[in-house]
Amino acid sequence: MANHKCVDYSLYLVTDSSLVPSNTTLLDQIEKALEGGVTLVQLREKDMDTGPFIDLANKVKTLTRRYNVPFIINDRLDVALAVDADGVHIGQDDMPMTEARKLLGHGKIIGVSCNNEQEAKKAVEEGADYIGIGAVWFTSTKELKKQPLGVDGVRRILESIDGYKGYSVAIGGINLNNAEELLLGGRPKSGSYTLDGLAIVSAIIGAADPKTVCQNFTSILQSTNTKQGLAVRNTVTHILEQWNQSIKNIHTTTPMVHHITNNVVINDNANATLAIGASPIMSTNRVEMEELAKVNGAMVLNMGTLNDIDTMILAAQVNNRHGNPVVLDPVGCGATTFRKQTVQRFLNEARMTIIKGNGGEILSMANRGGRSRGVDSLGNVDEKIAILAVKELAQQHQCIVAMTGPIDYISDGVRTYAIENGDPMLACITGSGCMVTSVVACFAAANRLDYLMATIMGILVVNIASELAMQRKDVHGPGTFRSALIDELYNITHKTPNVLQQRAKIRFLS
Ligand code: 3NM
Repeated sequence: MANHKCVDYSLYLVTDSSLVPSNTTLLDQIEKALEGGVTLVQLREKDMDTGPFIDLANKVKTLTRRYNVPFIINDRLDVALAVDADGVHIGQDDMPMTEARKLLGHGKIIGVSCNNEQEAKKAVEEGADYIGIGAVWFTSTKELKKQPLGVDGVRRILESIDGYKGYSVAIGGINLNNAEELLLGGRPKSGSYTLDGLAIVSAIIGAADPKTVCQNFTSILQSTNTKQGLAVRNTVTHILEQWNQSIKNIHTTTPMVHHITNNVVINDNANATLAIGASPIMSTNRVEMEELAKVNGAMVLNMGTLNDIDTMILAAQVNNRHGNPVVLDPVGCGATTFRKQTVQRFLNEARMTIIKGNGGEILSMANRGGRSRGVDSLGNVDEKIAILAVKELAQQHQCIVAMTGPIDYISDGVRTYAIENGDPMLACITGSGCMVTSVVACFAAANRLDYLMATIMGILVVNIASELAMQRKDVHGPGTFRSALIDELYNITHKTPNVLQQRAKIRFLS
């Protein structure tokens, strides 16, 4: 059974340094491709010695982390393990899939090359996260042992594994002229199975302008609804199936979550982080930002107290550089001109992985109204507007956006969910929203392959903890609720995890 990590396979770059134009470098080409919208990178070097391969892999990993894109190594498990890559891609003559899984574990991505129905079925049954179907067309990038499959061959293979929950990409000879034909023609006539992405070498890595090429591929993927196809397959069940693993990932890594947060909530943020099994640090001194970023799991940038904006930006930048998720809580960002300008600076000068705010804050950032008084959001938000706001902001900043309130809305720009858990008492204590941000950052730190899922988990955990806290006999009002909330965060994540799946009220919106 595949491990359903919600990875975006839609524009999958496979590298080959021998195809890089002479006036540039492999790293530059990869970076431009990432700027253009590549969603996954596989480092494929067939003739490189181990030392230089590891060296290069570390550099590519740093680059991909900056763009929050998963990073996979072709064939070489030793290199994947050495650099702690997000997974491996193996061919039919490489290490067997089951052995690779034993070595890498279930938290990592394993993809398998398949050329026919038998190979596809075997890979699927053995638990591949995705299969690479190829070669679709003739390619000069790799010597082919068999005739290309053509679009019909790809469709036959997809039909043979209909019902399988993993992902599939096609590879071989794909370029801007034939991508649409493949994406539309490769769809099975019956069943729900569709191609999840295009794996491409020469058309991107050998391009004079990889960024524009990738933007054009992205337009084709969007116009053929391939990205939407991915969204439909990421059902609520898929998300919830990841709960146990996502919490286990926190407990096995105990990630450090560095907060620069506001004076009012600092203690609650630290306690919430500890309660779910991560490790808080609340430093605000710029001298240690770089050193902390080296060991951080994630960073929380909470705008509540804006004393030293330059240090906040520096902290976000160094965490970007080290590939750590940065979670922005734009507290009160619509309330004053100063806050509006500051949030703009954060967005211009650093890269946010997740933005989590209340209705007033997110609507104000999305230029869709947004009323706030001080740091509190005012009024209910129309669902249509909420969806548009989170989706547009996520697309604009290429990150996850969550708007919390009586109903929470979360989007990665393609997939959007609503959560309807949480007790109204949350609004009677200060900093409950900031606590959500801390918990989201803990999940993001330990679940870097799927920040959308991590955000949903973080929000669900706090909401459901609030419901459980309000059921307790020892809770009489906001004061006792606040302590009980910390207790219940601990209980859900350490003692009674099943309660989350039982109580979760999530809707997949689009
Ligand atoms: N694997 P391009 S074809 C790496 O059939 C690779 O499994 C293939 O390169 C397979 O995008 C291929 O330049 C090369 O045609 C694809």
